[in-house]
Amino acid sequence: MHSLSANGYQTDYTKIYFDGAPTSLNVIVDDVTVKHLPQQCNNLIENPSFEQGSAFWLQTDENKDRVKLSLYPGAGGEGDFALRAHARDHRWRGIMQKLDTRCFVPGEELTITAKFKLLNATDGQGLGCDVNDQRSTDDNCPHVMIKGRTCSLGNDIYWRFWNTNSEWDKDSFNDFR
Ligand SMILES: [Ca+2]
Repeated sequence: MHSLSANGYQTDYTKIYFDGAPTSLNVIVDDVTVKHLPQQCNNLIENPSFEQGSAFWLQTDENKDRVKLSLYPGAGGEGDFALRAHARDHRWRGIMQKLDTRCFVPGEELTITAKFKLLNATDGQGLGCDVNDQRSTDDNCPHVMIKGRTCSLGNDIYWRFWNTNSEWDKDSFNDFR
């Protein structure tokens, strides 16, 4: 997903390129589409329940060897899907989506909801976490991060929201709250 900046839509013309491969290769391109995504400010997240597979979702690291994503049975039961982050080489590796910054209004509040489940990376069994631990340890529950690059005041922001669940069911999805 790409959003035009203020000077991006007042150009004389615009091109799209398909390049970048080494000269030892021929490049064949077919079935190109460019979709216009309308602003969806009632629901900032696209494909929130993974009906479209992993569309719009990315690894939190550009190196795809550091975390892999795959579909997993979802919280809604039969036919529903969730997204699993696995083969993670660091605790920060996870799942992310770029938000449509055209929807941000100064002073407005956002409510973040999500459901989490933890699995042992080795045997796939459900695992719990310490709901009272709001530091990065071997026991903390998963949390949510908002990251803003080159904000108007010049600084990047990193806001970490810890889960304040009062208990964690290791065999179910748990609401982020
Ligand atoms: Ca789902």
